[in-house]
Amino acid sequence: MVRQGARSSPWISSQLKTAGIGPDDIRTADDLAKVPFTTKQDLRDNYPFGLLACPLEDVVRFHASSGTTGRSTVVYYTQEDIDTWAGLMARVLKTTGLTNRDIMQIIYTYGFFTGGFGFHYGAERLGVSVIPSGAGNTTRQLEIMRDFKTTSFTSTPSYALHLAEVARQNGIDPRTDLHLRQGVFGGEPWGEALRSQIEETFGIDAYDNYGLSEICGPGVACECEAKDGLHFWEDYFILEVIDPETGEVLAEGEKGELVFTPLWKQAMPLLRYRTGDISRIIDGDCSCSLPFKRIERITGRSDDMLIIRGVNIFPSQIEEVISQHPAFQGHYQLVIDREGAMDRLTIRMEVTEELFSGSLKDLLRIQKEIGRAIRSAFFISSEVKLVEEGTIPRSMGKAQRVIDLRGEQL
Ligand code: DLL
Repeated sequence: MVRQGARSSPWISSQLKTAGIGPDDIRTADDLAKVPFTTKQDLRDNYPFGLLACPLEDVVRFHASSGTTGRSTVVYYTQEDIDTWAGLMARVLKTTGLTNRDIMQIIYTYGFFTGGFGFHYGAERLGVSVIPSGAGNTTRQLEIMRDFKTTSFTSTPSYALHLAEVARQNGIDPRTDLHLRQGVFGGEPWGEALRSQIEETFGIDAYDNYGLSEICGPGVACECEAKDGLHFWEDYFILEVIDPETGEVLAEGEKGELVFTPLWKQAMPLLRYRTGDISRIIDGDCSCSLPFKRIERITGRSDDMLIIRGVNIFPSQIEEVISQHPAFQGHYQLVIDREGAMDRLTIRMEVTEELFSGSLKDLLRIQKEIGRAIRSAFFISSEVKLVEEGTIPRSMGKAQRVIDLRGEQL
């Protein structure tokens, strides 16, 4: 694969040249350590076609990331790439227990984002009946679920919560009025508290799945019925876990940044792609029969880490703490700004209508309790603001959990 990449991809051949090695120096997976990493910045710098490794005539699809900062990153697929991806996604869906008797509503955007098409092709490959409803129009989504007797749906976990909320507002009880039995969620980090909330509200099993456009899209790793880590497809890529600071490859089981080398890609082969995502390989076998190793659920991205008053915190760690409180509903936002020279963390958290319009004393007590929990977990003080249901913007895709205003205040 390295040899083919060196021949067909100007990017890979220059990457090897920089390292002073040729394709024949890479003979085992361990030899990969000689190759420099590929990063998101490399994709941006080579926007749009700089990583193309085949004639444009052979490309049948483009996807791209929205590029909130800087240029977007573009990925390309040949027909064979699309077929392989569909196979990997079919594997994901089968692993989460879907069969050709299921009706799956795909509530991801069909567009440059890989979510919609990834699930679509994978589900069709498995023989699942697909409802390509796409993102948005939440009331209509619920009607479709009811009318088509949808048994499964896929969306970002934050959108699933929004769906539950709109169901409630429309007098629909998802447990009794719908026919859902499972759901597959991903595209953004989500913790166990959110999982329980989704499972309880909809009366379903909620499975995590992970992926990224640069590797294929969704289809890289997913949970099985044990929900104890995400199996990743070792026969389709090599996974290394590195220290994000030094780039050093860590021993199996240690926590660090995931680095993937896909083994099949034609239009856009990549060597050692740094995902920025933090996890670790889980030791030992799973209670299911799958032969594939597992990674822990992604706890955050190395570039997501917040440094607040000198303390390193991932947003997911804050979620873990606030989600323990019984008033937690799943919708929250972290705002970080400066008060003078000091960082200030404000946690905006939605509470139910009932609580919000209830006694002020209760609200103050809850704010205090959450503030205390944050202080004892991270040794920093924070301001907790309980807000009314619907205050925090809902997104059809990935939720924006963190608003860091410190850069603007410099
Ligand atoms: O989000 C692909 C995807 C779509 C995966 C739908 C699952 C479901 P990108 O837009 O390129 O691709 O974003 C990839 O999202 O590097 C992670 O930081 C984050 N991410 C994706 N899945 C998970 C997950 C799609 N299950 C980036 N848990 C990745 C935590 C996730 N983070």
